[in-house]
Amino acid sequence: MTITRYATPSFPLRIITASIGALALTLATLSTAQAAAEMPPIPEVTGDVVEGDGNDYTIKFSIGTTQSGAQYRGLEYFEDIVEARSDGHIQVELFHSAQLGDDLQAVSALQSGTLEMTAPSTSPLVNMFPQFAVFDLPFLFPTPEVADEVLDGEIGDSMLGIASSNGLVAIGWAENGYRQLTNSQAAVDSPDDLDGLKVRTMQNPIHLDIWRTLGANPTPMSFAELFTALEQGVVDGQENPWITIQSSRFNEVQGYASETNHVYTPFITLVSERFWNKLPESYQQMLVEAAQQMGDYEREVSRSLNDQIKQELIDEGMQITELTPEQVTTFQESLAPVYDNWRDQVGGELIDSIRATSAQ
Ligand code: EAX
Repeated sequence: MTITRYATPSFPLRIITASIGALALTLATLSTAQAAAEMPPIPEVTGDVVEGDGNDYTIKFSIGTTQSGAQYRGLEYFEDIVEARSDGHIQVELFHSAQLGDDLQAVSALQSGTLEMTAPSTSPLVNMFPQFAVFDLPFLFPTPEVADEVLDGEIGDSMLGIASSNGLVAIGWAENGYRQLTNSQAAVDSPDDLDGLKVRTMQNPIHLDIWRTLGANPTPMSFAELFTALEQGVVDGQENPWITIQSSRFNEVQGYASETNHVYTPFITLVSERFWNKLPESYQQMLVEAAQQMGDYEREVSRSLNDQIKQELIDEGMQITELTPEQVTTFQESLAPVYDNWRDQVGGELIDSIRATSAQ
């Protein structure tokens, strides 16, 4: 199913008046009111119309998460920006819920040029970009602000550079967020409770190591297969941020959750290099700006919804265990061997410089 927003049919930005802007804002707010009452409204488009080369382009932009998540909301803003600032010469079509493939499939579609854009979690891409492994280390990012400083600073920029290869152009960051454990069996507040629990992980060796080290029985699996695997009891649990847990309805098949915050996962915004090379430089620059604005807004949405969604999950009957600082420390200490196993491969200096950012 193709989901395209028709709310802003290639409106010429130059003639937007304040009143039309206000109306658009109201409509945007109303149209999403049912999906998520408290989402911050999609901002108005700012920036001039950009002169292109006279050609028209279409961007199919596919993501793994659902239409009710923060990520899709960010994509709607991206669509507004790009269509307005290209004066309708670039049309953006949005695809959610892995309709055009899961994270890895979408990335290979970019490489072959059959899809223009996607924004996967960094974790399934570590085989291609080993440097991304730093985002898989447990408890490395103590606050979202530290994550922002790293992603929006030198380290993040250099990683965008690294990921601009293999047929891909990396143009920005957004967030999936802090991951929380859910399961169908019992409340979990210590590694002892995980003994033998079948936990789905992303396709990533450090995540496997984390759950093995904690005593669970992890299985790597694509996100697209996860709901069915949970529903059928192929796995007992999984871990994802609250917003992804709710928007994917995992709480319908998982009675328990623990607020572990064990890993912070970014989304990386990727463009097919084949498509990129067809665009005039002015459009390339505009896409980078739009990705930046999308990333800022998506993070705002994700963070503003976190507590609200946690409460909604509780109201819907999920038993959520909040960990005491001592319980968090027990998880952290249990996971020390993961750092021993991966420090050299990930890069000790990189880990230390992120820790230094956190200490400031
Ligand atoms: O696109 O696989 C996962 O658990 C992630 O949340 C997925 O990358 C979302």
